[in-house]
Amino acid sequence: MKSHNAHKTCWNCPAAIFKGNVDFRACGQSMEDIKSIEEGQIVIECARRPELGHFEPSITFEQCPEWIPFPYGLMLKDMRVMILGIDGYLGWTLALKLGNLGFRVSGIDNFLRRDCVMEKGAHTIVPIERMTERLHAAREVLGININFRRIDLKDRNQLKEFMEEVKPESIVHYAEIPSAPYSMVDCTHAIRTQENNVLGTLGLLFLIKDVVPESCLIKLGTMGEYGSPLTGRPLFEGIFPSDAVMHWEGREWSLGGEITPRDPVSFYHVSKVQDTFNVYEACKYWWLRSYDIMQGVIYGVHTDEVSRDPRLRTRLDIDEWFGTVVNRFVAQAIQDMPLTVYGGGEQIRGFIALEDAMECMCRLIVSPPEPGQYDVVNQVSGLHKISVLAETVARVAETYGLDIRIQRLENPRVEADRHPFEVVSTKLPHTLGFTPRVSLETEISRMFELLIKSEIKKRIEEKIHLILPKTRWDGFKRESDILEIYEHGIKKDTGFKPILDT
Ligand code: USQ
Repeated sequence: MKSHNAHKTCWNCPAAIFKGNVDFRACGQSMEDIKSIEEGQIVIECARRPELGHFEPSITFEQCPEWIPFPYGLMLKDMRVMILGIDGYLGWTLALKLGNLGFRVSGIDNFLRRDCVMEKGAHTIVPIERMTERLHAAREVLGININFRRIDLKDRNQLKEFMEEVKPESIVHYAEIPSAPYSMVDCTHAIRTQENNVLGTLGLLFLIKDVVPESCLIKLGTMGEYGSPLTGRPLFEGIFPSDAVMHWEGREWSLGGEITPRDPVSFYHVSKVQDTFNVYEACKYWWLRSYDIMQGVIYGVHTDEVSRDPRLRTRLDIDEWFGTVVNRFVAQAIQDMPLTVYGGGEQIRGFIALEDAMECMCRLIVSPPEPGQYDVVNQVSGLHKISVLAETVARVAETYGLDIRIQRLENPRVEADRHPFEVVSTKLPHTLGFTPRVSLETEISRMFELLIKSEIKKRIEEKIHLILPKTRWDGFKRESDILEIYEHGIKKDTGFKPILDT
């Protein structure tokens, strides 16, 4: 069977140098116009094969000796990937996976995540090593050399120097403060989140334009940018499909190609929406290329690489600010604490296991869009109601001899309690060849296996007082009231059914 990216051409390849050979004043025109107007005239050079001289950009990945088979399609030999935020939950996991697959991995981090978590008095319940030790272990256990620099994303001079040295062919941007509740603590936290995320990303876009315009930016956005429209309007992949139409007062217009409405659910999610527009504009003005990933909530602890050695593990947070729902539920179950379902528990969100999310990233990295193209991918493998997630964690907990209760708390957030939820997710399964491998139950079991270890159990116990939410979207500081506590298995499912359209 052909690889998902076999048909892609020099137009998609970061080694193709267009600049200088293409009249970029034509940027206001659509890609199709440029191709047809310039047909036969656009010639490129290949950064990896200078002996080819100038040629038309029509060689497919399949035909090019620089693109070689790997488990997720074809990869550019020794492809240089720079991970921004390489010390985080996802950054570290991805670095090890890419390194193991033969990519040349570099990365920056300023340890802001460690600082923010410490500031709240919390800690990662899975202990992680300092970066020096992590790098050493990666070399010793996996034979990977990661080129790491301690750099703040907003320090453009230092980052520019590092980019000039590495010349990344793909840039994965995870260097943002990733928490909705943290951004809602108070004014300082909201500003800190937006300043870091929005301005960091904006500065990065200018650097990419100046240093590596051929490189693809893979930017972590979030499904929460869309919100959960009560009309049930499907959540398209960032941009309306070509046959979408708007009717109003007896007239109609095509919406095809326009950015879909965003309805973020916290100041953190707003920062991601602002990023979306900045990235979109940069692609338009400067002919950059980007995937904006509308990421569902990631859960879990396992990939083959992080599980190889305790020194290689990735962080796992469970406090009210940095812990996400499934990870929190498993930790709560282990401490015999009733699982904290907010509100009615009928909220529906998109989810994906850590291992599956990392595979998606590999597939995206080797399948760059064309210059000027801003592309959006909905990265989820399942849609679940929060109450159903709690039931699932409780069911798996039973196999570990744990008898779990569930508590419904007054919802500290402002979010729809009951809503339809239809997510369109066609690019990963159809265009990028991704099939989810990890079921919810499998990953939850893997989490129990790890979190039940006495050393980790003790670390959960130490921070158990940081589980109940005190950060409220209405600005008042108080713990949520408990609305109800029930034995799992007795709740009836009454709300809307989620639809994942693949
Ligand atoms: N929730 C509970 N109980 C809890 C924690 C959360 O019922 O103890 C509920 C929340 O009310 C919410 C849902 O679970 O409805 C998800 O909350 P979350 O904290 O797991 O995730 P969220 O704040 O939405 O944000 C997280 C990550 C963020 C990522 C996002 C994807 O922090 O980085 O972008 O998931 S998404 O939610 O699709 O926007």
